[in-house]
Amino acid sequence: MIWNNEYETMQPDKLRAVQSSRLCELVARLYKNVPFYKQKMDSLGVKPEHIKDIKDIVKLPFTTKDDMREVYPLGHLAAVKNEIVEIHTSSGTTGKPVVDAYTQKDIDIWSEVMARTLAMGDTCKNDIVQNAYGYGLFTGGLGVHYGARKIGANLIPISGGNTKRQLQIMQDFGSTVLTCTPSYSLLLAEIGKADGIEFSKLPLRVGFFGAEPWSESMRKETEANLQLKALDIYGLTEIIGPGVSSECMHQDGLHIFEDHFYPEIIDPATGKVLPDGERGELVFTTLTKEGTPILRYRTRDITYLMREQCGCGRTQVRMHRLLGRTDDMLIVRGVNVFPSQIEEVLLKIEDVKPHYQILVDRKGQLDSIEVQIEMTETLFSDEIKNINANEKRIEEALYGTLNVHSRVKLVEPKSIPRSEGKAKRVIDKRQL
Ligand code: DLL
Repeated sequence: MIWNNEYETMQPDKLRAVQSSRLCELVARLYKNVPFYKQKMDSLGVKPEHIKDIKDIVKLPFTTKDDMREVYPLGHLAAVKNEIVEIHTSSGTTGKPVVDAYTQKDIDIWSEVMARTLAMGDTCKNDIVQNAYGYGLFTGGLGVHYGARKIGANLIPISGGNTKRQLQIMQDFGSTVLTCTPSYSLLLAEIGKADGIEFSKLPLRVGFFGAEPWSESMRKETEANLQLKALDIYGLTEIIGPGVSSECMHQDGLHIFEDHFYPEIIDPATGKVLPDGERGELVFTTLTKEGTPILRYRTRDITYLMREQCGCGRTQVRMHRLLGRTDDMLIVRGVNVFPSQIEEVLLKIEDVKPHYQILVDRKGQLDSIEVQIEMTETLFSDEIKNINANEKRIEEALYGTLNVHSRVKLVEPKSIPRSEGKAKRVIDKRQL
């Protein structure tokens, strides 16, 4: 089901015209109202009158996470303070949090793009949406909330955590739609299975999973465990929260709501814009936001754009599921390694379940990787030599893809911490 036929199936020429006029209006407003953006544009010698078409976007300055931290908390505010009706922030685990301040119009846009997202999985008034993303400053909970309310579905705002209660509510109310992080969906399946729940007998039909990296193999695992169709949803606090892009039932890339969020892919080293199909860093400009709009934000997320028509009929450009981040790439003996590659390899090996952690350390100038994987019953063995043989087998499989050696350590069942929100897959001892 397409929520907004007018925009989601708009012909490219018409969409470019909409984007162009929205960009011109945005740049004029930012130049006038936000000294932070005026200074950035002045330093490049760009004036609002130089921006006449969406193609002129390349003349504008990039915004980085460091910029966002510099203006913390509200140095990037483009609206009058009393027009702000809600704020959200990122978790700030790696420094000062970034702030998104919403006007009522921003909340309306957020509701719209989240309604589009949920409609990608045919969510309608008859659905019961169990929203297990965390409510609070994190954007996941309230983003889904606004979208489900706009659709008029029956919303269960249960938030994250309390797994037994989640499973009880799921059975008692017959939830048809589940929204949570992919790692939490695994925990729900694991505990549910141990409690004897037969997911095939429940009405669960579709899940919207995102906010953290996950692989195609993990999707298959989740779909088999929970007996639903698992869709990938993407977003970030700086842009609006969830509702930036989402997969449809064809599960072939995430449709970007590009009438609101204009995407570019750049070479992270040079800043040069790359053609469609080439992988690089994803950059977004918020074309319609009022509170805290952002120009050419460098997300650090790596993907590529897909412009071929999708079978669902939507015309807006798609992004491939994320391939990694510019800042999670490990350089091991000169070879670039992404944690997402490791997960993809592990989950293709029979008997390996998605409970693993990657430990990164540095000896001298070189990074080393140890992958700790929980043993399943089949891998579990009292014989040390069997464990060693299994570790070797997995090390070889990893080497085949990564082209660099990593150490594998099989650890006891249930010893890797489970996650109710974003999982911590990589422990980087280099920064400790
Ligand atoms: O995670 C917003 C969100 C909430 C998205 C619920 C989807 C569902 P932040 O906490 O600001 O916002 O984190 C944003 O998370 O730059 C990506 O690196 C990562 N991320 C988000 N969605 C995906 C995804 C929310 N589908 C950062 N796949 C982004 C991989 C994702 N990584």
